[in-house]
Amino acid sequence: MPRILPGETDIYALTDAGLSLGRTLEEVASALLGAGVRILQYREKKLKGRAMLEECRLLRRLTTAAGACFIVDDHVDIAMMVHADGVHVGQEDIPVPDVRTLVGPDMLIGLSTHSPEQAMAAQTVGADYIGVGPIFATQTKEDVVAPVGYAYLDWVVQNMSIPFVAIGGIKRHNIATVVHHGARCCALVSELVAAPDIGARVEEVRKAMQLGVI
Ligand code: 3NM
Repeated sequence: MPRILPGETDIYALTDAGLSLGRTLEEVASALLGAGVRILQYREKKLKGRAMLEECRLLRRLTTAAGACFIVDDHVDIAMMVHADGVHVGQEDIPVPDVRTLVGPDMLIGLSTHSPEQAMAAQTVGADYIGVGPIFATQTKEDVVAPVGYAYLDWVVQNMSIPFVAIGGIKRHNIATVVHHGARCCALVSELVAAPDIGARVEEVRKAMQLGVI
């Protein structure tokens, strides 16, 4: 199973039905995976459980075929039912130790963090990786905290030993700088799923990331 590895530049793509220009989830996911994206998170805030389960079954099939890591946002039950590789939770969601009790030792647990205190706590409770953000302002997430900028990212680079994923307002024009600050794995939503040509956009983002490698 592909893992989120410190040291390798990698794109972590998240779905967002509302930003996908009317394309189906299958079209968007196939374009991302076809372009070589190796980590895909299903992030859906509006659908009911049954419809989400169907969509996650689809994404599990597509990611398995592509050899990609599949992570489900928030919904521990659905992540378990479709045998996702991981589940991602936020600060207000079910605490990591309780998620671990449910999912067992093998499923990855990611936790969104926005401060050094939250990062240290995440490591203590056994998160497998942390989200670090929002680096920049973003319209994609509701009730998001103020951008943490590079200060928090720099702190994580210097102080954390578990893998982390930079997120929030990351675009092809700023990703080289994020990578230059030490982020190897970068999560993007609108920049990828709202692109008219998703495959071409992934390629542009990947090239831009390489420019930032120190
Ligand atoms: N989590 P975009 S920011 C899902 O800071 C999410 O934890 C964030 O979307 C965090 O790439 C965010 O379109 C949205 O800015 C990122």
